[in-house]
Amino acid sequence: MESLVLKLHEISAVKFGNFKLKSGISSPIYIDLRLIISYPSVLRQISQTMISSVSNTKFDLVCGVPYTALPIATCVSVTHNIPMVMRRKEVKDYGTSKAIEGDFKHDQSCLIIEDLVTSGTSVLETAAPLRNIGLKVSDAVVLIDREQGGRENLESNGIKLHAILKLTEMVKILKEKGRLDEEMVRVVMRFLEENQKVAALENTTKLKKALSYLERAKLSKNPMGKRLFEIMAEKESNLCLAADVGTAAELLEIAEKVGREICLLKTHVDIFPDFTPDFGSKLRAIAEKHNFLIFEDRKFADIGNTSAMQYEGGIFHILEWADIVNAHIISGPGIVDGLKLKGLPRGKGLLLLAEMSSAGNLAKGDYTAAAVKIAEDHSDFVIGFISVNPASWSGAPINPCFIHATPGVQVAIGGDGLGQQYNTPYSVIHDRGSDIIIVGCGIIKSANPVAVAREYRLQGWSAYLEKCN
Ligand code: S5P
Repeated sequence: MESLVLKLHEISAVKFGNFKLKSGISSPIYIDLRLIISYPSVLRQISQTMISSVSNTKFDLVCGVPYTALPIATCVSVTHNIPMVMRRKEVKDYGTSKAIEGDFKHDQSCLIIEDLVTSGTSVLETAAPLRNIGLKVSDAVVLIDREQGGRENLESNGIKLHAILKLTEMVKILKEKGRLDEEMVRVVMRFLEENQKVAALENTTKLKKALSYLERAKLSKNPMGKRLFEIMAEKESNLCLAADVGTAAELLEIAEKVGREICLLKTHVDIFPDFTPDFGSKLRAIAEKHNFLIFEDRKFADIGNTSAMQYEGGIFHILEWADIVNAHIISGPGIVDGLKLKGLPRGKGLLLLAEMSSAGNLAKGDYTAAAVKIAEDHSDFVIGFISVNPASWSGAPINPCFIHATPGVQVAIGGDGLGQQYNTPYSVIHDRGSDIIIVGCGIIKSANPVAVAREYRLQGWSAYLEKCN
């Protein structure tokens, strides 16, 4: 252990002085383990030491936390002949590709390998997608534990931390070997002690649970947004059925059957060859009976005036019967003004398409940010977004009054061959930060839509509960 600490110091993977950290604070100690890839013997020694420290632990696979620990995990894998899996860090664009790469069987157990643990968050971020695909994660091995709450945080998430070195032990070894003078040791120890207090506080804030749907209902400035949150809480359902069936008659039939499982029913009314003017009132009666809202997925995209006419007029009279509609923002904020003119006086709500689920779509980055800005400017009418991965949106935290509804959901990830990309209910609600799963084919094409809808509801709801608790 001593030789390893001395080597890390020699290669400047551990430095002492005065460093400005990313957080802005000054630190007398700086650790950069990315450097070890330039020193194969150090990398080999680290991976050897790490794997020896878990010799009494059983696991089938290893997975390094990206990026610094990837070479360590690879080294462990090749020298000990243990298969490796790899977590993709860029969730947003992976689409049909998998969150976890590699070959594995459900129920195999996976050891997480990490270079440095502070609060444990990065280990948990890797554990979540591993668990999500059915792997067991109960152990993580780390080279350095900063002793800032990581062990406790991981333990409360069912992961035992095996740490090779504590930061304070490293400092003691370096002092004993004459690499640090008394004054520097004193400064470093005081800094570590003070930081442990700060970290404990930060962890408490970070671990703050997600707001419940009911708490968020109170924040909503639009009556329909508020109602939707309330229905979700009342029915314990964050399931929206995308009722993409062939006829209006079939839609009414499935709405009646599945109604009690859903908070929202999404229609594409222009699909139906048998649409009649009384469609709206028939669907409304079923919605009232089973307490769900109606969302016509019209995806308005024109200028404000035209969109307003399309909303109210034509043969469908969407404004009459749909509680919620949605719009692209390609034409600019005027579309919201146009739709609001008709919808707001009647207590309706609007969802903006901030992201899309289909491969190669252009709704990302600045476009998504523009949707958020428009929503904030019109929070009396805009109730939320069609989104895919809101947890990854950069910038200021999004106001919790907005609801996120995510399409492209099935129990198995994959696609439909026409560009659609599917994620699981757990991933959508828990990992990607959404609120509502929009499920179409997964339910409608199943042999027993009622039982399957119930299953989706339960999966979506338990992911929400986990997020809150
Ligand atoms: O980006 C989007 C936005 C929407 S609203 N991707 C989507 O798939 N949708 C809609 O969600 C789509 O029009 C369809 O009605 C539903 C997904 O259906 P599924 O059968 O693929 O689950």
